Amino acid sequence: MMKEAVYHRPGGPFAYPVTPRQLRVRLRAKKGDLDACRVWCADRYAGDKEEGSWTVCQKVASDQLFDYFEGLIPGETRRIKYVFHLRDVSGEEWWLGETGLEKERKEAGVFQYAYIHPTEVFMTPEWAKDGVVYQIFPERFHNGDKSNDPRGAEPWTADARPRHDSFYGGDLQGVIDRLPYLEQLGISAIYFTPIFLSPSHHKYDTADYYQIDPQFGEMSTFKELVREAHRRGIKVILDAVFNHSGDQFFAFQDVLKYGERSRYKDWFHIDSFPVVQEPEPNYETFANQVATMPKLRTEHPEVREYLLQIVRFWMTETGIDGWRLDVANEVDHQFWRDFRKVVKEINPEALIVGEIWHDASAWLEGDQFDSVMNYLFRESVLRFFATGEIDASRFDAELTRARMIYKEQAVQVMWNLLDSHDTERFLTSCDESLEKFRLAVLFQLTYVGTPLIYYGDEVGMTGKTDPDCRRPMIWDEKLQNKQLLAYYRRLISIRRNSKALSRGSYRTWHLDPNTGVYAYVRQYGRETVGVVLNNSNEKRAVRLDVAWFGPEYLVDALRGDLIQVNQSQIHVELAPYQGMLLMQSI
Ligand code: ARE
Ligand code: CA
Repeated sequence: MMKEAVYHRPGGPFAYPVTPRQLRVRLRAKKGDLDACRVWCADRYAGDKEEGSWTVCQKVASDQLFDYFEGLIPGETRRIKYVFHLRDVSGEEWWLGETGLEKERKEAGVFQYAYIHPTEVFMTPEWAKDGVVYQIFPERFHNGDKSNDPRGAEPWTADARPRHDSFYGGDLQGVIDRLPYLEQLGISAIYFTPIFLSPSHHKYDTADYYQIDPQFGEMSTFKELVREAHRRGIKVILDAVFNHSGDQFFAFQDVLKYGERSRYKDWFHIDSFPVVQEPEPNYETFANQVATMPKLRTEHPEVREYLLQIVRFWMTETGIDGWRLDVANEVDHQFWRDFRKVVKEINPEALIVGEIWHDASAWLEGDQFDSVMNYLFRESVLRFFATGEIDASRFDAELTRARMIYKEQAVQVMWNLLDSHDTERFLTSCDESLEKFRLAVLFQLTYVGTPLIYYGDEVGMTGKTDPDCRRPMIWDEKLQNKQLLAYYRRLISIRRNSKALSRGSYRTWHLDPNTGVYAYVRQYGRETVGVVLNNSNEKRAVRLDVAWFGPEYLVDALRGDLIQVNQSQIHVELAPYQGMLLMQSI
C-alpha cells in the first residue's frame, strides 16, 4: 500500500453531516491499494473500553490515481470520534486517525467531529433535487409584445445572426405566451439571464436594480409571469449581477459627476480622480477594462446593504425561487454568507447557484451557495462526446474528480450544462452531428445533478460562441427538429418519474477506453437504472454484470427492447452512438 496516498481530513467533503445525526466520511487511497475500509466511531466522551460501532466504507468511485471510499456513520449524541481501519490487497492492516497511519490503533489516535449543530447541516432545496432547469435569454426567446420593441429591432428569423449590438424584441410577455410549451417540455424551473433596466441586449450592465427593463415589460408583467409559472409548477430563478453595476447606475453616475466629492466614491474601486472612461477606465471593471461595468466594492457596508435590500425586494415582492450569481467567484465570501442568510430567511427553499467555471468547493461548504453552473461537467462532456479528445477512462476520472471535490448535497443540485449564453452551442461543437449530440443529451439527463438546458438546444439550434449562440429562438415548426424535441420531452419525463435518475447514487458500471463504451448505474432505494453509451462510430457488443438489477428482463426505455438476463449477465449490441436506458421491467 502506498501510505503517502492515504488521505482523510475531518472537514470539507471528507467529513460532513447529512442529517443532524449522521456524518458522511470519505477516505482516499491509491487506486487498487485497498481491499477493505471501515470506520469505528463512538461518542467523543466515551472511554477506552467503549464498544463503539463499525461502519463499512464502500468504494464509491475512482479516478486515474485514487479510489474513494465512503461511509455514513451514526452520531446518536452528535459528538463523534472515529478512526479508520484499512486492509490492503496484501492483507496488511492499518489504522488511520489524526495522529497518523499506523499498525497500532492507539498510535493512530482518533479523528473528531466535535458536534453536529443542526443549523450547520448543509441543506439544499428539496425541489431542486428533482429538477430540470431551462435557461432563457429574454431578448431572444419570444417576442410577445411588439409595442415595447427596442428601436431598430431586427427581424426574428431562423437565419438571423446577432451582433453585439443587435436587438430582436424578445420580452416577458413572450415567455408567458410560451409557458404551455415549457410545461409540455417538462421542465421544473426557468433561469433568466438579467431582466433589470440596462442599455445592452444582455443586461449585465445594470442601470437600475429595481426596475424591469421596459423592453421586457413592466413589474406587473413579471409578477404575472411568476404567478403563471408557479401555477404550472415551474420555479423562477433570476440573475444577480452584484460583482459590478452598469455605468448608468446612479451611484457610478454620481462618481463620474462629482469625483472625489461623491458620497459613492467608495462604492467602487477607483484608481485616481477625476474618473474617466476613455481611452481607458481608471477604475476596476468586470474582466479587462469593460468601462461600462465598474466593479462594486461588495465589502463596503453600504454597498452590501444596498445589494441585500435588492434581494429582499425581489423575493418578497414577486416570490421568485432563487438566484444565479454572476461572476460569483470575484465577490468576497463574506458578502455571499450574508446573502445566504438573507435569502434563506425569506425562503429556506430558495436556490442559490453561483457562476463559477472552475473548482467551486470554497463556495459550496454550506454557508454560501447550494450549487454552481457546472462548467467542469461541460468541459468533460464536450471533450468526450463532441470533440473526442478524451477516452472513456479519462472521462470517468474527470467526472469522479468533479464530484469528489463537493459534498453530496451540492452534487445533487449541481447545474449540469452542455452550453450557455457564454459558449458555443453544443450541437455546433459536435460539428452538427445529431447522433453525438443526442448521446450527450442522454448523458446530461441521466447524470447526477440538475440538467440545465439552454433555450433552443431542444429544437436543434446551432451557433458559435457569444454573440452567435444568442440567436432568436426558432418557433417555426417546420424549422424545428421535432424528433429531437420529442427526444428531450421523453428523457425529461423519464427522469422526472425516476427517483433513481433524479436522486440516486452514481456508480461507474463499465468503461472501455478502446471501444468508447461507457456505462453507469443510478440507484435509489430499490430502483435501479443502468445507462450504456456507445460513444464511437462503430457497432459494439458488450457483456455486463447485472447481479444487482434483480429481474429476469430489463427494458431499454428508449427503444422499448426487452433484454434477457442470463446468469446475472446481459449481452447487448449497440449501433454507433447508440445509448440504452435500462430499467427494471415490471
Ligand atoms: C462582450 C463580448 C465579448 C468580449 C467582452 C469583453 O461579447 O466577446 O470579450 O464583451 O469586452 C456580459 C455579456 C457579454 C459581454 C460581457 C462584457 O453577456 O456578451 O461580452 O458582459 O460586456 C469569465 C467570467 C464569467 C463571465 C464570462 C463571460 O468568470 O463570470 O467570463 N460570465 C458572466 C455572464 C456573462 C456576462 C458577464 C459575466 C459579465 O454569464 O454573460 O457577460 O456580467 C474561462 C475562464 C472563465 C471565463 C470563461 C469565459 O473558462 O476561466 O473565468 O468566464 O473562460 O470567458
Ligand atoms: Ca417585444
